[in-house]
Amino acid sequence: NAMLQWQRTGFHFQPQRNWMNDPNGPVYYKGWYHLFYQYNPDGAIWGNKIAWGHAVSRDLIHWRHLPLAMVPDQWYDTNGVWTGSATTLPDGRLAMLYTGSTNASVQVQCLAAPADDADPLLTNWTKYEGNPVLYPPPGIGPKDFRDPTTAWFDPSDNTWRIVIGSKDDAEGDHAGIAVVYRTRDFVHFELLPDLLHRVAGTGMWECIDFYPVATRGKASGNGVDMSDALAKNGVIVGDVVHVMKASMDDDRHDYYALGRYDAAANAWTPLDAEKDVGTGLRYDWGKFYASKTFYDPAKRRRVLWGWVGETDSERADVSKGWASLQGIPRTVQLDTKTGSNLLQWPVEEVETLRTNSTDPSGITIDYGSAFPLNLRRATQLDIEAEFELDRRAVMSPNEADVGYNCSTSGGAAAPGALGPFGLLVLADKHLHEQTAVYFYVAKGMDGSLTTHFCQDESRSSSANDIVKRVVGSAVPVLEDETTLSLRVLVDHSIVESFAQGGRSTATSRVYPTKAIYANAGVFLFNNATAARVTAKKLVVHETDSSYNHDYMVTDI
Ligand code: DQQ
Repeated sequence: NAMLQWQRTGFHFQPQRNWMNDPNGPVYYKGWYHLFYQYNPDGAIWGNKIAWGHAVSRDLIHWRHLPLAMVPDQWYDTNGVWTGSATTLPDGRLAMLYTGSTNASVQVQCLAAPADDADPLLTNWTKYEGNPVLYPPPGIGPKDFRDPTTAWFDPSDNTWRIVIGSKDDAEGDHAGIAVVYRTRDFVHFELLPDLLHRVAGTGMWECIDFYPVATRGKASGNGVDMSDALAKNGVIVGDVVHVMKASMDDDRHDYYALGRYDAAANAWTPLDAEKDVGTGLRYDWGKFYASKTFYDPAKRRRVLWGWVGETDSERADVSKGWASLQGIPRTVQLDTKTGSNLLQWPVEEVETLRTNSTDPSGITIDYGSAFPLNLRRATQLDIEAEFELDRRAVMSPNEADVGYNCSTSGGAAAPGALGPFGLLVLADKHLHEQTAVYFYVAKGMDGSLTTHFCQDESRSSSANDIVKRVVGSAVPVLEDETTLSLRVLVDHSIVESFAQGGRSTATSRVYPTKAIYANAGVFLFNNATAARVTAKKLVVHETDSSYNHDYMVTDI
């Protein structure tokens, strides 16, 4: 359906056609970034013949599609080659562990390796002849045992460790759990007696990720390889905390928490018990699931991939012939200023796509106004903005909306004292269609401020077979920070936003019918009744396509 092809993206990863879900086995190998992904070769919806799609890139932005890496062709994965992770061994070779859904729909773990280690494109994969290497252990449901992590090496006993997610209702508390195995050869596995972690009430944990982030010094800007964080005696080396992330099957969000890993005790404990896995922080407040990080040795950073599904109807997906994107790969590091959250930021390579830039920095707008920016094309953008609220308004003694909540307080159109204000993207000139990315500052009696970062999809399209929500959360703003910042990536049918340097993020899929092609625009808006807002910085970069669907393996 050609009518719907404008929804395809210019610089977000997507296959040429059909259904995609989780990112799988991301890894850097002999000069190439590899991305594998859950893929249905038979159509634009998820199915029982999921295979591994495969693409390669030099820069995480320009992708070349390769043939399917693995298909369901064995009894142990005939119902799907499901999610898995890559481990780089000390000699440089790769071990790939994935979940197979067997002919009886039992979830088992399987091993695969490149057919030719010398091929930097890793085109062909060989499944181990002794697969499966792991069955669900006693007490774990045959359909609740999936998504092995990247392995790390523990020098205290010279074994590799992996984590697998599951659920445990033995105590009737609907807990999500992280189980750990050790292995020397990726073929024989031993279950460790204690759980790495368990959180009541959170249900099945899919796609667990577990990795260190540096807390101090120069290294805090760099990523840390999991194996590098452990010394011979099983003690953590260097100043790191460990991130545990799980994808909650119950509510389809990716939750993370910061904590201490005790390798000898096989235990991970959250720094803040109130902000445990599934009860506190999310990677992204919009559409973002089944994510996975990898350590990039070329740029010494940790990079996060996440699946961004569709929020239109299945019928629409079938008619357009494809479904799902991957979010822009994001670097992940600890926010050393707050110490209590991560910072996520688009990999720097995205900036190489910037072309025309418009810089209307310095505009001040009054209550109730929307100011249109003069852009040539506004369907592919990379926007940098920094806002400042009128000091007097902020200092005034009035309490304002302490109970504010992005999802329930009326969205971008509902005026308050100190918000909402921000940007309207993919907006037509009458503002019938618009996606709002904004801040809302709430103030307590004691003068304390809480800043909310929200994204309002409710007017994003006049079509009605679409899930439209207002998403977001409170975002930390420190005393000495006088501006509120936004980075917004706009790419036809996705709006991916990063607030306050990446402390909070929100991703939306949007399906405008009028705000497309040359009719799409950007506005600055202010619906705060008590404050003028100045965009101290506002730079809008038009962004080139990475033509990800035009590259074929023959170009290499
Ligand atoms: N997707 C895979 C599973 C995983 C789920 C199947 C998460 O391995 O648990 O396509 O989206």
